[in-house]
Amino acid sequence: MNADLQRAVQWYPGHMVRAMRKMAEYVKLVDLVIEVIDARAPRSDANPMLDAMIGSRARLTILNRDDLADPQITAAWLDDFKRRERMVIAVEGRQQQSVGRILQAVKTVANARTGMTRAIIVGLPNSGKSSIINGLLKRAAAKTEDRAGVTRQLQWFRLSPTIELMDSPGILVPKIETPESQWKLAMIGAVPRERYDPEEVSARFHAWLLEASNGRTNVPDLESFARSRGFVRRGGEVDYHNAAQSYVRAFNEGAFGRLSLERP
Ligand SMILES: Nc1nc2c(ncn2[C@@H]2O[C@H](COP(=O)(O)OP(=O)(O)OP(=O)(O)O)[C@@H](O)[C@H]2O)c(=O)[nH]1
Ligand SMILES: [Mg+2]
Repeated sequence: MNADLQRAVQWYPGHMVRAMRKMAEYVKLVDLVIEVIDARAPRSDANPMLDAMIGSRARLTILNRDDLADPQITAAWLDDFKRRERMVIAVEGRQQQSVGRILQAVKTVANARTGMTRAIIVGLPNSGKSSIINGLLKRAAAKTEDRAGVTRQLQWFRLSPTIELMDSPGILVPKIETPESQWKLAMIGAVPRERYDPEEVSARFHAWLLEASNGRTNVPDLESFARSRGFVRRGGEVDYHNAAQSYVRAFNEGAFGRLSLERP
């Protein structure tokens, strides 16, 4: 899979290159940068290039998909961010009420001269940026979908007379640092589906889970998942490829329970 994911990264789509450049420009113009990260992998899903771009600008981190992450581990991440004096909130991006909690934090960051808050929402592909915009606007204004690379352009949304939010396309970092991060990003949906081998990703995930839980996990491996879900061809041969796609989907639908892949 390394080769596949390496290719994923060399395949660095034009819209992401343009978006990265534009994002760097817009980050300079706004009062607040809101970074949306998947709560299940806050290390791998963060953009390391953001620190340099943001400089001293106000920054709010959103740990999204709280519903899928292990609550104890998310609590530990929240403490960790706060210890580093970072504004942070964990939310469930599809729930208006949950997303509404972001508003208070946004309101605390107003431009002293204009009284306005202009914020840009950034993050890796599929982290839930557009869902969060919709939750704040209370309507489906931004397009969302269960795959990486849905939003293609930067777009402003007016939330109130004093608050404007900019949605941005998810951007993969040009080079995913470690093999660990590679399978994790694929598993949480940040890497476009056609860019990784789901069999290898699910195998690595399960091997990691066995080790992390000292062998005490109820999450099936690909083989037993495939058999229990009927991914078996005539003659009894297991259809690993389709089973693996379904396995990754099951993980993201919460079928394996609330599971975090990284601890602080
Ligand atoms: N389970 C769960 N799903 C979520 C949550 N937030 C968003 N989603 C789903 O995740 C998928 C991606 O959401 P988007 O809002 O399109 O993500 P995005 O960051 O805008 O993606 P790009 O524009 O491709 O970068 C959608 O299917 C959402 O319904 C959440 O908190 N929990
Ligand atoms: Mg989007």
